[in-house]
Amino acid sequence: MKQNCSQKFFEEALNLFPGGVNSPVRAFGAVGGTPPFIAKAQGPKIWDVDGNEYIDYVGSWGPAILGHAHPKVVAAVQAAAANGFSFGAPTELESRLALMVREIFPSMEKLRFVSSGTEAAMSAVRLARGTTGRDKIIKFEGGYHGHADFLLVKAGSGGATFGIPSSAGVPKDFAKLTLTAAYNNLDSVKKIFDANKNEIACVIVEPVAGNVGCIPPQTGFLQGLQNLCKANGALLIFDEVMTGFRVALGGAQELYDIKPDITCLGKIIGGGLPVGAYGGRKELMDNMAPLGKIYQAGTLSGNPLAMTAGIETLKILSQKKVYEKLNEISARLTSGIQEMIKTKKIGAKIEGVGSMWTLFFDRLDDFKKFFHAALEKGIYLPPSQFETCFVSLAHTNIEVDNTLDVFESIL
Ligand code: KE4
Repeated sequence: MKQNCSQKFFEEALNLFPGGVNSPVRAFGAVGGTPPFIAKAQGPKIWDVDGNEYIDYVGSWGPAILGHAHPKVVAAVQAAAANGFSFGAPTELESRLALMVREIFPSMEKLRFVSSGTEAAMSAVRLARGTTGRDKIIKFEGGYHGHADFLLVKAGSGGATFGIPSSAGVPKDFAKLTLTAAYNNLDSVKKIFDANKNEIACVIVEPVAGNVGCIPPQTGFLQGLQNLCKANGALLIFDEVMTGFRVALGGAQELYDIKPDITCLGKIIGGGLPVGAYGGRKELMDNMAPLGKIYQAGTLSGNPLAMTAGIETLKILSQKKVYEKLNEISARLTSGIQEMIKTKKIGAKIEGVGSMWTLFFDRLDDFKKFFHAALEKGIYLPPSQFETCFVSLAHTNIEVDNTLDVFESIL
């Protein structure tokens, strides 16, 4: 695989950005080698600056559920751009998108748009703390909710990838208010509640863990969390930044029929442009400024371009049979991989929910070899064992069969 241009650009980037990237997981730190610099993307494919073509299973880490550069979304954003990019004033577009989100996530009676999943999760926790008057929170080891100080405690994603789950630069006093439990282990949560009576503001959870690789919730886990929160006067926050509009149109709360107190959204909601959101019952959200005393703000929150991309994306996702089709093509891939692991007796297992999945190798080194062998043959996977792969609506049987052929040849 030619990489002259990517190497040249990477050398330049290394002098400009720490690790040559604007987000650590892109640096190939866990797998080594030069990250391909992407020139363009279309549907299920991406091309790097050396002209190498890949079938993409990163999908911008989730947002590209329609496939890249969907013509309807591109046209709508182009038209919106001609009217200006951002006004810092209310627009009707924000209400259009909010009405769609509320229709899809009825638990979000009121919401607020922000520009990233980090902002959504950070604001949701502040809302929980401000509403309950309590300071302590519970998160899960390996849970990743963006890079707000108090959430970078035993975090997944890049935290797990680079072995810095608890980041430097986070004051001990912040971190000590973040208590961590074990995912899928209700006992570990109950123990923390019992040891911190009436002091826990919220539990924040990825309802399907996606930042330690993909790990589904065990039966009863989410319901058990909700029961523990109710019994202890704490709020349940579903961080659906990854699962929202992914595992079902209405996310994990639709799939598992659990209504959290607060929901965080990101990624798909903006169709690839920067949008996050958090929301919940009206009486909860009305505690946010300017109505209430809990402050949160953002220059580019609800900007018209991002709103337009979100509206067009959700319009397409709301069509009939979209998730049936997405889950069907995903199942064709994941069951094909499952079959391969079994017949070839590979030291690996695949976990997934619908179109999000991870192939876990018994040995990290085997993952690294697999990653590069796949990349070499035009399959673009997340460069970390602790991340999740995503299938899009643009992936067809052709891409799935090509992918399975490549995996057959390298596993
Ligand atoms: P952003 O601030 O990156 O938009 O969202 C943070 C976030 C919050 N909650 C969940 C469940 C998330 O998965 C994320 C971000 N996910 C990572 C990938 N696992 C983003 C990729 C990156 O950090 O570059």
